[in-house]
Amino acid sequence: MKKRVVKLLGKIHNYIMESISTGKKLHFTLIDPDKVSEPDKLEKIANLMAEYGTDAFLIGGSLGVTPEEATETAKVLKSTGLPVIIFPGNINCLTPEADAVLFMILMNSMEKYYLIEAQIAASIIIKKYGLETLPTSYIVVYGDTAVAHVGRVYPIPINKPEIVLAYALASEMLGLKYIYLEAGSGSQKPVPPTFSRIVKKNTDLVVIVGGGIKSPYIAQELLKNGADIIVTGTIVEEDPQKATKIIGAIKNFNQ
Ligand code: 1GP
Repeated sequence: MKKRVVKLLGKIHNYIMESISTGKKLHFTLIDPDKVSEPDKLEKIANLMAEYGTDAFLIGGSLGVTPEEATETAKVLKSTGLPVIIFPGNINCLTPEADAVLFMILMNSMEKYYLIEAQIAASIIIKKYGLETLPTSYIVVYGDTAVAHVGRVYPIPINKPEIVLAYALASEMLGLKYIYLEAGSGSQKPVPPTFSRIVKKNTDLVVIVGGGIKSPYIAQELLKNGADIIVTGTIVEEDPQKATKIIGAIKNFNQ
């Protein structure tokens, strides 16, 4: 195999850190290629989110994403000029058309596949594709979502933020830079703000929060409680105008 340099923490990481380090909060728009597959609809959504100030696009889904769909989606999203980051449900979500990949460990999975095997399966492909890797600790809070089922997740008791802190500290000690606190796509409840707060207070990890964020109020509560980056997916697909209001709330928070 030809030697290629691993792009750990490069251009996209710098783009994120330049904002985060000044206290600015970011919004990422998640697109699941299995759910938004018509190019016209995708282009419309992408342009709308970019116009309202989303800071990057994530591509991913727990089930049913083909590599071709991931590639086509990345091409459309890239035309906005914003960073495109893979948020992989599995290695089928990888595409060379993206800029970076959240290189994740599903910390509270009971399955070794999600702890280390998927990463091994993906590593050479990522290197060949030349994708930048963003080392990320992924914690799925609730047990009743698609990601929890597919990822064989051991849920976190919501009145025990100290358990999340233990995961976060271990992540930092392992050298990971990002933590993604996940309620699960379409979750009825968002991540408890106590979880983001305890992580922010006790670590230097970049705190990404997603799942079930359906209103500006929820987004702002999470931002007040330590979230650096808010991710919305379902609301973008179901009610793009409402999603723009969430972006607006994040932008206002920055002022
Ligand atoms: C899912 O955190 C993301 O992985 C976004 O969740 O679809 O509920 O916005 P929603």
